Amino acid sequence: MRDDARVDAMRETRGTLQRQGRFLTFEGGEGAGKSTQISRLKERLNAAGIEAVVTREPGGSPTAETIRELLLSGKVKPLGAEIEAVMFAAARADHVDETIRPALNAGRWVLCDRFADSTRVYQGEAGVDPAFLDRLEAVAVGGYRPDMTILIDVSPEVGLSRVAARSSSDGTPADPDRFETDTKEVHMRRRQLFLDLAAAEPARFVVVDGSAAADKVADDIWQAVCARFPLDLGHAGPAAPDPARDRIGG
Ligand code: Z5A
Repeated sequence: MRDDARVDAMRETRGTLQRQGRFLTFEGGEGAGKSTQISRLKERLNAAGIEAVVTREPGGSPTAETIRELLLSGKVKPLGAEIEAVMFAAARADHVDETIRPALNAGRWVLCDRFADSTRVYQGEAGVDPAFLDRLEAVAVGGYRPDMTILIDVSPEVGLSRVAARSSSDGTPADPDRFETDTKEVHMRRRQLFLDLAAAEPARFVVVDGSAAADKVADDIWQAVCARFPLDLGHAGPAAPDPARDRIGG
């Protein structure tokens, strides 16, 4: 079978059938606040009567979590950025099959911490050919492209200082992972690449200033989500109560 025909066949298998839930991805540099905001949004969606599944990349399914350990340990790095891209795509294919597609087809929303845009930025910045990344994405993702991508934009200084503060305050190992050891220039180029992707696809992306206080970022995201999906959330509206904030009396 020709390469093109093989990719088309795999894309067909991964397919777009039955999809009912909404697929939201969160992107940004390290320490941007993606995990924090995913959990805030999940609480607001639940309060609006919408069931949401939280997942992450690399990972999100047992096989993909095994691949995550390899990738973040740095053991794959000596094989080169192309092979890392292949492994991120392999993890993504399993994640789509095992977690994302079943949730969407069951009508749940999926909130995913990083997805294919991270490959474009991280492995793209490392020099992997964009056409090669396109083909990997087609195979791994099929029709399961995000309905909305929330780019939480912070400077590398802010993001990395948060990661360092988290490590020292919660006792997590201070050893940086494979990607946190990159130079400041690399982090800055990645930030710009994320912004470029957002500018190229304004219908999918919303860019949120992640340097603001977490409550303000959560409000901005909620407003953007309500504006993007008025039929799903019209009854809840942007001013829906935030259970997390109510609990702490804020
Ligand atoms: N990677 C890749 O190369 N190619 C790919 O295709 C994919 C990934 C999918 C995965 O790392 C790595 O894999 C990643 C890219 C690469 N590079 N790195 N490093 P990960 O999953 O381990 O880590 P991460 O995705 O970068 O997440 P993170 O560092 O945990 O950051 P975050 O989720 O965006 O932030 P957070 O955990 O919500 O917040 C960080 C801290 O800041 C925490 O203590 C919060 O309480 C605090 N925080 C959050 N928001 C605020 C605000 N607004 N103000 C003040 N403090 C805040």
